[in-house]
Amino acid sequence: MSEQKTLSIIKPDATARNITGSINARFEQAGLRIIAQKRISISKEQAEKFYEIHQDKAFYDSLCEYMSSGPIVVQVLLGNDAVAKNREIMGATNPANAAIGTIRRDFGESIEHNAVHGSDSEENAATEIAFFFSGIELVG
Ligand code: IDP
Ligand code: MG
Repeated sequence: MSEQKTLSIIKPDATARNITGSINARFEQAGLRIIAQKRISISKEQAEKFYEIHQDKAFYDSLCEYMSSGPIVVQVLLGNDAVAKNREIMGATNPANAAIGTIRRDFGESIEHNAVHGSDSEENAATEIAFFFSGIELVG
């Protein structure tokens, strides 16, 4: 096991329902440390840039509209195998298919409004962290 960083986003459906603290508790209970965090809102153009790997998907336009529709909390999580650990506690993309006890099962509303984003590889985590944070903002 190696210490890793991963990029997490608490999505607009979750900030709207005032459950950011409940979600953060899941990260901390799993041994992940929140070493950077900020509540921001992004434009549709910024969402399109962040999700550009999905630009050919049918859901891309709706996803980018949604991610720019309200506040998000972007955060960097640090811990052993943080990328995989976060994906595990997030659960499957569709909350209806997510394992019992996962964040998306407990807090997600739909396949699009699924409460959280988490990087899917260490390489993508580095790119995604750099998208939102400068090095001086990461305080481990
Ligand atoms: P992930 O967030 O579990 O990694 P991705 O396939 O990378 O899932 O999709 C990015 C985001 O796009 C999802 O978290 C979800 O918000 C949205 N999304 C994925 N698939 C669909 C879909 O079939 N319909 C609507 N939105 C979707
Ligand atoms: Mg993904």
